[in-house]
Amino acid sequence: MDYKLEFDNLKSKALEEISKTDDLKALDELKNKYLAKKGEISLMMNHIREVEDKKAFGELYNLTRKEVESFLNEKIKKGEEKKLNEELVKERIDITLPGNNFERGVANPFFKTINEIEDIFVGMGYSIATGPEVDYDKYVFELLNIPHDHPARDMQDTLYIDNNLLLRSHTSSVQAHVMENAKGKPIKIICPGKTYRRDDDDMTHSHQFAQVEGLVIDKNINLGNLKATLELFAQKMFSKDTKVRFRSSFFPFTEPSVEVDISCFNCKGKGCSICKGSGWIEILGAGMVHPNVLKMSGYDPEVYSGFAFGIGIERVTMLKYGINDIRRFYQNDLRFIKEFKKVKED
Ligand code: FA5
Repeated sequence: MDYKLEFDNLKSKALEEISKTDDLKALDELKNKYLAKKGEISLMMNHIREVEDKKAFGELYNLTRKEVESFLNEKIKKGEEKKLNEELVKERIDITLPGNNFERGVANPFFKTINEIEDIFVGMGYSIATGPEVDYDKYVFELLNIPHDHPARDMQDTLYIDNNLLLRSHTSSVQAHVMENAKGKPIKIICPGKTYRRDDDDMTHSHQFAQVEGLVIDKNINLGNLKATLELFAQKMFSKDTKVRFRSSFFPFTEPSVEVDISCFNCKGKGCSICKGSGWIEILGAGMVHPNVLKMSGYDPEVYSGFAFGIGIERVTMLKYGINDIRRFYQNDLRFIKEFKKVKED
């Protein structure tokens, strides 16, 4: 066999076929046809047995293979570049087109109030606690000195999942959880969160609303500390000259218990439509932690004392921003939120 002629023909045929196409798939097929294990050039190796000058045959085999291979690779490279350029042209993005216009949102006043209350109390050294919204009777009532059949349960009727599990009617339930976990150590927390009651909705009542609970337990805590704390809170929240008034009240878990009023920030105590002429506005319930509550959670009331308070978040927000109906918080009406674009962001 004239293997030189054979290699020459094979090379010319391969180079010609390769030169005729730019298509990547076709080039890949040609690679298989000539250079794969069973390719035409590779199969030429079978003839080495038939020739005498095996070295010269081998050199020619390698040379032919190398030439075809490098020509093919060159074409593949060009083919890939061509394909990429075509894709780039096809997928070109016109960056001069105007983008989608996103409307700038506005902070919901409800969350603004929560953030503000948190800032004020964190500034006084409080930590923020959380607790479950669906909770056991034990935490919502029993550990707060409200046993089964106690008439005080009527003040906070709520929605029950079963006999023992219910939607919390106040954030005071978090007091019981925090005391249980603190295992007799001092406590200084606030807990903002949702609460639920079987209340009929009207301008100032909603079946879902939110409170911020506060709880301080340590040695030598007294009613004066509670008053000073709430006064500072009210002055930071409303205005520097805000005064705080305690009226005696009743909560089973505090003794003494108080309702807390602030002097009307609108009329400064003279009497106006916001304070209904009285000069004072009620914002929260509070008191000194009842000795029974301390005892039930493992604190010795002879050694430890504490105060607690529960602030209605919507009510504070309504006062601060002049919102006249609590139901507006829960109606999902965007026009309500948009009103607050006019209130200057702090
Ligand atoms: C309580 O819930 C007590 N747990 C507060 C407390 C905590 C007292 C710690 C002592 C110690 P009261 O039921 O008054 O108290 O509710 C507290 C505040 O929640 C009210 O002043 C009011 O602002 C708000 N609130 C109560 N019910 C509703 C309602 N249905 N809708 C909107 N806000 C409400």
